[in-house]
Amino acid sequence: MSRAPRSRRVLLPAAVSTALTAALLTAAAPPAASYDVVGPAWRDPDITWRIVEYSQRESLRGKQRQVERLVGRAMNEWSKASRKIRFRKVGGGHADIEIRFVTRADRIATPHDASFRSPFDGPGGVVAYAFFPPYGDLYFDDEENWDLTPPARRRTLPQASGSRGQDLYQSALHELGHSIGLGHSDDPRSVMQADVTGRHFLGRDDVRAVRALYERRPRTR
Ligand SMILES: [Ca+2]
Ligand SMILES: [Ca+2]
Ligand SMILES: [Ca+2]
Ligand SMILES: [Zn+2]
Repeated sequence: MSRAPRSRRVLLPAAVSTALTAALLTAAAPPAASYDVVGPAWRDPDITWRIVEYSQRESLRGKQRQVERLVGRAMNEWSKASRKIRFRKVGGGHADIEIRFVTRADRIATPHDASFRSPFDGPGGVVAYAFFPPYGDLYFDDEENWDLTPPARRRTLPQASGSRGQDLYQSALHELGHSIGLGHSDDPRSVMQADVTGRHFLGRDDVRAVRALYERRPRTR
């Protein structure tokens, strides 16, 4: 799950003394691993996906291919981090990662947890949600104004602009991290931060996380 900027973490109050700030900053220095692997990993590295329920929004009408391309490119980023992960789009039937655009009013089908309620909340706040393996399904809040800007070419943060909507590519990149078993990271360069960041490239912490989950253990089958 990722949240829109309006729910960013609270900053240090200005009154905090410099000494205390320094101590806090030291304590907050990223440790060797900031990532959180929740797992489990997909046992079958051939991970299939498809968009099961497409957006109802007028602004996304006729753009399903474009949305699929963006999601596919986000998947490629994770595949580049580990060759043990491959994503394959299927045209119908079962898919490991089923993608749906839903609103707070829609039911989210969770056969594994009957008590689960929709995490969505209208525009802003929670913008997308994904389940860990072996479910992996990914939901986009269809009340967001999704922006289909393609991934940035350079490793700089895309320009923040109040007029732009929610960055679908960035959101997909983050949620797919959950879909393959990663939790949130405190590393400031990670795409797995809980808050929406605008980062279009995996950080070193993200690559370490995915390798820890998929490459550092004996294959059981
Ligand atoms: Ca599979
Ligand atoms: Ca929302
Ligand atoms: Ca699934
Ligand atoms: Zn998240």
